[in-house]
Amino acid sequence: MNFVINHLKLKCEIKDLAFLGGIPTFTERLHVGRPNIGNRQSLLDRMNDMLDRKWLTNNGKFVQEFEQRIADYIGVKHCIANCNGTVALELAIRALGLTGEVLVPSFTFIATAHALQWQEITPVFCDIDPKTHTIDPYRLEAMITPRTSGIIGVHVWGNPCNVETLSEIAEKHNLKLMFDAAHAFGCSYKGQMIGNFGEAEVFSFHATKFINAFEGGAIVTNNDELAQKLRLMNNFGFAGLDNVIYIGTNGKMSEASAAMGLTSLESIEEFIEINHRNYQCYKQELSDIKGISIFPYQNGERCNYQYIVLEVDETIANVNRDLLVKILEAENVMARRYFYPSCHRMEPYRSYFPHAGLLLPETEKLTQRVMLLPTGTSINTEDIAKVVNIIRFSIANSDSIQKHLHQNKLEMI
Ligand code: T4K
Repeated sequence: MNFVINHLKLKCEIKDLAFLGGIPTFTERLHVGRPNIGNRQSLLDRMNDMLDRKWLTNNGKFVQEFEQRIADYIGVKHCIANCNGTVALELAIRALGLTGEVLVPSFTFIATAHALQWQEITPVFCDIDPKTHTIDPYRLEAMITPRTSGIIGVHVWGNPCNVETLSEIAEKHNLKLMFDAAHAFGCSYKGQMIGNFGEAEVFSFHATKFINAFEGGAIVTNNDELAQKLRLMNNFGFAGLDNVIYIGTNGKMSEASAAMGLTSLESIEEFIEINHRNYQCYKQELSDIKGISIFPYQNGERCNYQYIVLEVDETIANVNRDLLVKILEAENVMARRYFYPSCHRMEPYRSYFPHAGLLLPETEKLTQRVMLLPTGTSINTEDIAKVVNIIRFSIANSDSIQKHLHQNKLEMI
């Protein structure tokens, strides 16, 4: 792909930066996680159908269809749709019988850790591989104790964990292995779709995910027994009318969510294509900027490209990540610092394990450098060029910006 973009000279002097009083580049905010809507008429038709049929939840037609489509898409035997990814994680953890301690990365959304702690299981935070941003299996083995019952790998940004090594370690130590695949729908590992690994994998279909069901999640597994248990647990343990045979909760997806999910799925190839185009465009635009790197997705694997992840090396860029985020925000580019702070620095974990950071040097480093930029169907290549221009201009003029901040006694971020 080659993008010929006219580089508008948007900023000439540092005072043109909105951060220092200039006019913002964008009149409306560009958000990370702006939902893809898909075909509005399809959604409205489904909503009308649902209202006409007066079947709004409890394993309705749309939920069944959604589950089937997800299972077919990734080639997995069972899909259990849920009200959100967090409840899906909680259910999978419980159905697998995890107890005591579970090894997880700290570099993840807080839901991964909370889904364990909520059930009084201790998340033990393991460091990441700085190249892949996923849990480092070579550090993980040393952290296994007699209380360890499982491992939860997180396919951060849709980039698969080192599934093979994690599986070997899990097998060797008789641990349950599952994956938080909240970011990884439509991605593959060694040619096989994510969703087929470990005992179970969990997707999120939250509004901010490239495939969304307003709020939604799903657990996928090839294990018949586990699937049966999960179906019971997802619906109060009901095995039929008036017949509860197991402890359960209400984790069900509603028909309205499934209608959105199905509509979203209809456009999946288009969404991936747009995300890929945006990714390539960012990559090309950023290539001449020193101190900024874009996360390299693996060649030859399927990928949804739903996150544009940058790392800022302050020693080269002479601007740190936080200052860049402030500059971008003032221009109405709402860059995000996922996952900052990482889990071990949030409550209750930072009180429970005040020294956890000592064992997490790569996580600590990455959380200071990482920044996400907007993508998806709400942004075009011209917008991307403008976003990158702000970054390029800020880095090119970093000395003057720092001097200005210093002279005006504005706090350095
Ligand atoms: N595991 C991992 C690895 C996860 O990343 C997540 C969720 C989960 C588990 C749990 O899955 P769920 O239970 O959520 O299904 C957002 C999302 O709420 C969360 O789903 C997601 N990860 C996380 C990475 O991002 P926040 O706290 O950043 O949300 P918020 O409200 O700041 O919104 C993010 C951005 O999206 C904003 O810039 C505005 C924009 N936005 C948001 C919504 C809801 C819109 O433009 N429209 C919208 O409707 O967590």
